[in-house]
Amino acid sequence: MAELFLTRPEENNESGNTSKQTPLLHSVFSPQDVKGLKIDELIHLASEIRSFLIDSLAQTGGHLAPNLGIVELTLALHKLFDLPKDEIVWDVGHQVYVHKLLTGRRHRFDSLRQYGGLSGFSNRDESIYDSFTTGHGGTSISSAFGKACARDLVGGKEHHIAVIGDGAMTEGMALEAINHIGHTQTRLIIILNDNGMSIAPNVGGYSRYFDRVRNEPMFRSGKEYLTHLVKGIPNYGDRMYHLMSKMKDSFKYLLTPGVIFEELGLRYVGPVDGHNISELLEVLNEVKAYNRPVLLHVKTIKGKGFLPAEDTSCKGAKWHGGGPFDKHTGKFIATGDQRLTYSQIFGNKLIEMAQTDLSLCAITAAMPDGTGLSQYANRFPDRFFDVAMAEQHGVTFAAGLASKGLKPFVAIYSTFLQRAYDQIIHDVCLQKLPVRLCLDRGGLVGADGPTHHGVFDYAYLRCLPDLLFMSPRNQSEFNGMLELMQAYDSGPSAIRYPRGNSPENLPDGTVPLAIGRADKLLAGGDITIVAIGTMVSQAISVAQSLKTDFSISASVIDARFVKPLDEKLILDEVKQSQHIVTIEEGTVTGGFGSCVLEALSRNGSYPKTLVLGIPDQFVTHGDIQKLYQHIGLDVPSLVKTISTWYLRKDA
Ligand SMILES: Cc1ncc(C[n+]2csc(CCOP(=O)(O)OP(=O)(O)O)c2C)c(N)n1
Repeated sequence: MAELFLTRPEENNESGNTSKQTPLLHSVFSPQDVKGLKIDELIHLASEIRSFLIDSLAQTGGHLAPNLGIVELTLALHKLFDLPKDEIVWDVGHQVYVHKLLTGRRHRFDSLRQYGGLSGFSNRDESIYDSFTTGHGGTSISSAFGKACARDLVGGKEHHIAVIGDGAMTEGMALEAINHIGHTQTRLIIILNDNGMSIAPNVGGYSRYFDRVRNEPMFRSGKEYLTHLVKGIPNYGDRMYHLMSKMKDSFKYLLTPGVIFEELGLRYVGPVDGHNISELLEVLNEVKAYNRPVLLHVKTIKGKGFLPAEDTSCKGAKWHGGGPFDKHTGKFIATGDQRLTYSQIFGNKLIEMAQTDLSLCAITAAMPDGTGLSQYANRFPDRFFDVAMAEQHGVTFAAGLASKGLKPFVAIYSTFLQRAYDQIIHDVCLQKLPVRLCLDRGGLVGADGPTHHGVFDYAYLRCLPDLLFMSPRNQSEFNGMLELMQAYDSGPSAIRYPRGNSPENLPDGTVPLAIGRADKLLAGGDITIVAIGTMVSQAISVAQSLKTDFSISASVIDARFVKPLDEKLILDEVKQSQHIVTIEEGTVTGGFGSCVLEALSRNGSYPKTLVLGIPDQFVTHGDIQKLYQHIGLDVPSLVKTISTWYLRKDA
């Protein structure tokens, strides 16, 4: 069955991760082992690597398509450059699996993205061959450029290379870096890995331009064609060619497909076939010799070698990164959980509201699927904006829409919204513009780890004046809050919700949803537990255990709003209990708990306090339940911490 999906039959074997099936790959332990390989061996190794990746990721899940697309380019880089002396920065860093395989990490692949296992991204803590820790898009050019400048200052000779996809190239930071490099003319190699895809098909002017360069033969071979044509003119050909070459500025437009980059001061080379190792080696050798910044444009096929992943329609987007799959059928292994995810609930609710509210619009930064907006995009294409990987622009663009009376819902993962912080402050909050910020993936995200956990948002948003900020405990509260945001036109609002599904075991609320009203879900006199978002469900279980195991009676309040906080309810509760615990799936430093402490202090209330949440550290990757245990946010750990604290003699 697998041959259905594998483009080359020899890539289809059952267990590509044994030394029998992938002997060449099993003989590679460091980049040195790649250097000695001949072209035909490299081609064979590429095939073994694809086989290995498909087998291995079918078990663990991970970023399959980006890695299948970059096999030959990674091999060519390892063959020609001297790692780790020469340094590669991989943008986003989700396409480093091949690089990991070639740098002594093959034997750990069964632990990929699992707790205690290999990181799914480039990570300086993991290997000396990972020159920069990445996870967010658009950082490679700036960091590689900084390294190259440092090299020049100390008189070093090594090469610095940034590998960036056409998706990440739309990040403002990448464009800012290119602008700066053109000015300094520092020796640096930028490799544009252009597969026409971001996670979904890439959008925007850049993308259209790359597309033209990639696909129009006249444009691509314009230089060769014109040279041939002009030089072929009898008697005058050579002289005319010389003259035209001198008329650089106007002629360049005809000769150079990468004229944008040339105009910005970079040497443009390409486009080259990113799956042809000989061609890659030849052109990389040329590029290596330049003493100035150069951009090498490489065309690749995302998902190359596994047909479902090669599908460039939106359907193919799921192969960008996903869970375990059946390599024979090309189907993902179902989790068995039929509940809707928060992202799906969000997308459905937006469709429902947009049907009657013609001013409602939705914005994503290159993640229509991830944020649950794909169906909305089909239903309301005129009121849907994919701004590409450009979070900063997305937020200020939304501010513009809001200033004209529209109701923009900006759906961006919590971690990526960090990029747009200044825009949130100046362009949204300062002007009290009713932009609706929808922070998906709030809290721990699991396998993607520290670069992707959305744990700073309570802290980074709660300090902003005039922002209405809330977080739901479950699906019905989420829907209610979205309606509330739709109706709230007097200023900016933000909602933070987690990855995954809504819990089903929560008691119904007693207080109707209204701005600044918390909801008391359990009564109890010894301790007041104030929780928010995902931690409300945890708090209910904790209160039940405290009662049965320790005879401690705790009330549980779902705060709902970080801002405005329901100070009255909290103050009333602690008057009796004199013990208050806050629980959040966010950083305790400056987060929701701090906001409760400030309210108590402001009101002259000094009960015994305990603030629980993400400790002041970056949390590793892995299964979320394991991560909860790791940081003490699982129910047994919470019960232990709270009971010990409460029963302490001085309590
Ligand atoms: C700042 C930021 N925004 C969004 C993302 C989510 N994201 C990860 S990879 C990706 C698409 C990258 O496309 P491209 O650079 O072309 O690489 P490809 O996967 O196609 O090789 C996106 C949107 C991110 N990692 N960082």
